[in-house]
Amino acid sequence: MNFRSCCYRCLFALAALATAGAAPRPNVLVLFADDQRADTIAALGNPLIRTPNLDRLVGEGTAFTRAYCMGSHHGAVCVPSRAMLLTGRTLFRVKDSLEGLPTWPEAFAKAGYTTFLTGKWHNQAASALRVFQHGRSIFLGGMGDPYRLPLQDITPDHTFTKARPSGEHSVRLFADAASEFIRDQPADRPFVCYVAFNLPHDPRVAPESFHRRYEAEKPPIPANFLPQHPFDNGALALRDEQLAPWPRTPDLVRRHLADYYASIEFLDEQVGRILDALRASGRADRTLIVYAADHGLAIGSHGLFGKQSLYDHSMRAPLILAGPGVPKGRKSDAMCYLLDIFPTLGELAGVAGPEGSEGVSLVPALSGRPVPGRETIFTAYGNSQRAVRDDRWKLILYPQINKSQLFDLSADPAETRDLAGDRPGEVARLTGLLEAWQGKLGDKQPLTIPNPRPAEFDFSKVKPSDR
Ligand SMILES: [Ca+2]
Repeated sequence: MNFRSCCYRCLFALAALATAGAAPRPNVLVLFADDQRADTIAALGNPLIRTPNLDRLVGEGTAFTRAYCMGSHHGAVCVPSRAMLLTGRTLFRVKDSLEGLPTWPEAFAKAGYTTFLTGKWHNQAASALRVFQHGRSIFLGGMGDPYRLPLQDITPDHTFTKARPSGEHSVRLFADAASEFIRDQPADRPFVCYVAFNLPHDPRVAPESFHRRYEAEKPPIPANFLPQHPFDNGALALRDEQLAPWPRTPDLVRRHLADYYASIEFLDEQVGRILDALRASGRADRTLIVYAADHGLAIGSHGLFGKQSLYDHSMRAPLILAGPGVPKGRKSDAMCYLLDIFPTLGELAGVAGPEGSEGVSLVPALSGRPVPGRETIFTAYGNSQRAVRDDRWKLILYPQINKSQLFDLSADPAETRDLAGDRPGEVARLTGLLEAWQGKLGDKQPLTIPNPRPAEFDFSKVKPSDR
């Protein structure tokens, strides 16, 4: 934000306080899904899924169609994704815990906001108590039966206490908690309400009626379906890949997709309940709303099931922004990271970021202007995958097997035709871009190694479930 607009905001804030006593700054509602692919919202081009509440939000705001998670150090991609979101830091400058890292919710609290957490917390319990002032129905674990999750509330003296078991689906409880928080907030104080759902993450359990809706007509297999991944990407023996046996079959993938879509439709219903509560509170026109997910998921694409790859299905996520200052009914193809969300909210709300935040504000993109530093997108997974994309091309390198893939995303968005052998010039150019990102981010991973391991993966070595 420039100096003049900052001064203008401050003056406006003071004037508003002095005259009307109304909240001078917009409220912030962050709705954050878990493992939701970018291509699972009806209004954004998927005719097979029903997401009426997200569709309405798309109509009321701007949808970013090229929003990415920057990647992960390990298989639990959720963890660094959330650490990046909350700190605005890039991948190599976050840890699994937020200990010692200043966060955006704390910056909003310093600016006079009341901050509230409900839902999945994946960055260690002590950090949650530091990052948020208030909280209800918080899940501090990884995953489990959503009807029996041990949930915690934050007490007035700022410790955790076990929430009373209710037998309700956890996502419904998160929506209840968020709705009640919004309802109870005084009009003269702005809030940040952060809702981290644990869907559509497996076990992908929604109320039975939602599963029935996709049973008769299961979604088709994706365009990039494969029975197994064609080479060892360094993440094939992980838990997420063992959710289904190899070779993957079309029938099995369609069954998993049906559960996935059912979970998303149920999640959409709960999002609708929160948005209804916001509208009923009379504060909808003064509230910035974000809907996003921590990353995507393969669920049959490229023979994979998890999110431990750099294909678009796994690193791209939905991102919808709505509220004061955000154009309605627009789509933006500006490239960005999820770690840019809070810097954007910070600019729109006039809140300065915490120390160490590296994300950039997407406010220029709202009026179609370029976002500095986002001409290309870099992604990383462990020591086994690195990728970079520009407007048209995407290069993925696999350093442990010295392999590269090149995709023309404009002609082949499903990443099915590897052109690395045909286009050495593009591979060299993109490798240069990738190295520049590595230098900027502090990523020390060599892009080739002297003694690569064999590229073939022995699928008989792992014992997947037969779910
Ligand atoms: Ca996740």
